[in-house]
Amino acid sequence: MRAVNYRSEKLSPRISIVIPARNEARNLEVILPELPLVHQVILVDGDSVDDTIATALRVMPRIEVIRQTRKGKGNALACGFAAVTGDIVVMFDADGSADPAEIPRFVEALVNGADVAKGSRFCEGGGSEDITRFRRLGNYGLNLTTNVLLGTRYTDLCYGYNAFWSYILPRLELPDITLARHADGRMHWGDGFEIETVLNCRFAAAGMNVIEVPSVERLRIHGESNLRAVSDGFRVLKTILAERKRSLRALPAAPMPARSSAVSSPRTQPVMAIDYPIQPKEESA
Ligand SMILES: Nc1nc2c(ncn2[C@@H]2O[C@H](COP(=O)(O)OP(=O)(O)O)[C@@H](O)[C@H]2O)c(=O)[nH]1
Ligand SMILES: [Mg+2]
Repeated sequence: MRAVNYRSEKLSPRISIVIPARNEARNLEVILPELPLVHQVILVDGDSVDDTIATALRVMPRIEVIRQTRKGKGNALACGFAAVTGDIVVMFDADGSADPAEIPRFVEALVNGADVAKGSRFCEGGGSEDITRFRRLGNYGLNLTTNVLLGTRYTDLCYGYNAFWSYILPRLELPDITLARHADGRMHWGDGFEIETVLNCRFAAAGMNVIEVPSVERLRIHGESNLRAVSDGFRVLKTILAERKRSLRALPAAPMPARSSAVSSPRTQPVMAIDYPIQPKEESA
């Protein structure tokens, strides 16, 4: 394990890395030893049928393993966030696509004043070895829609490599992890791959200072993506529309400080908490 100890920094935030994993044993063997030494590493297992949990514990005995309460990557992240004890949360996929060497870049952006350090494959210095042309096009359209409707200047809406200060978590109002699964197998809204969109829309609506950090997405090492481009793309589109409605319905609250380089446009009249408004009729499983 590489000994990058952030405690030796002048500002020494405690870092919690949250890793959602569904059948990622073979990838965890590669990525866990690459992680820097940080305050906390949380693995959120999604009913894996391989030996994801045993492998994680073998490779990194101090890892905290939790099981998610429902299904979907969004629910896994929400469960992981609930277990965070650090100052900074790093969202880190288990498939080998996130480069641990980039973590200091995210931390630096936060320490320098951002509330959120949002990874981007499509800003200068970013890239992807993993994305297909179809997914790139879809991502572009969804990103543009968000920028138009929410007044953001994001370059990458759906990327899973991001970091933020844990103090913002209550303001995100993610779906309650204690709610029971729907009896008919539908996912709760926010539990699926729309989670990155939910987060990015809420960062902006709450007037948070979001800085994009260039990131190069590497190839998934083993296995296949769990994402279904078309149905998950529609889920993201519905999310953007619902989040816009949510931000318009919200009442003013204290603004968070803006910075000129921020890619969200902090509202002069930011947002007060409201109930999660969306109850879609049909959802992809
Ligand atoms: N716990 C959990 N993790 C998941 C779930 N779906 C996806 N993941 C994890 O989320 C990360 C990103 O998922 P991936 O399938 O690679 O999607 P892609 O990166 O969008 O192609 C990987 O670490 C997956 O193992 C899930 O339902 N539960
Ligand atoms: Mg992936």
